[in-house]
Amino acid sequence: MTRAVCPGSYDPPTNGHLDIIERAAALFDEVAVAVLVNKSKRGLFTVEERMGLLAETVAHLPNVRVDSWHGLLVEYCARNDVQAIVKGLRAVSDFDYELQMAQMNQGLTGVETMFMPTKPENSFLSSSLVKEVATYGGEVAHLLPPTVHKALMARIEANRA
Ligand code: COD
Repeated sequence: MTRAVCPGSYDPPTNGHLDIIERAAALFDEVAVAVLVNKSKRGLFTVEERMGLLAETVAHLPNVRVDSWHGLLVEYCARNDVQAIVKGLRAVSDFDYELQMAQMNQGLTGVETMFMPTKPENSFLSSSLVKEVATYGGEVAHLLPPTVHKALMARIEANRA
């Protein structure tokens, strides 16, 4: 049984995340999508809300499950018998940081990281940019799974009130 994890903040999940998860699901027997909890970072969505959005987003993928984790990613991998961390790469700016993390994680427990090139249409796409554009009234529906778009617009509206 081959197991991979797609870790992230997912605040909120985007089409870029979904593409990487779908491609990982085609390569591994099981894929865990893990929302990593960062206590020092207050998200727009709670960890539970992000998990709910992810669960709806990956409902069509039978070998994918949604999880959360507080602590080191390598610890999550060890506890869940995960052999590979799958990350998407958008640009050279991603590569510097992702390479450091991959090397650190490999050195800590031997767990490997696999990088998948993003699709060109998602290469500019990040959760933070989507939130910023949507907050100032820009159109982001084409960048997000429909349920995520609905939740994002509702949250922005609620925060305005
Ligand atoms: N196209 C393709 N891939 C994308 C796109 C896109 N448009 N957007 C995001 N991705 C991929 C990237 O691979 C990214 O790594 C992943 O999705 C998640 O993205 P985000 O932005 O939701 O999450 P990050 O980058 O904030 O997640 C960082 C982690 C939480 C994975 C990292 O900080 C971590 O592992 N933390 C746990 C603590 C730990 O172990 N620290 C030591 C690390 S050495």
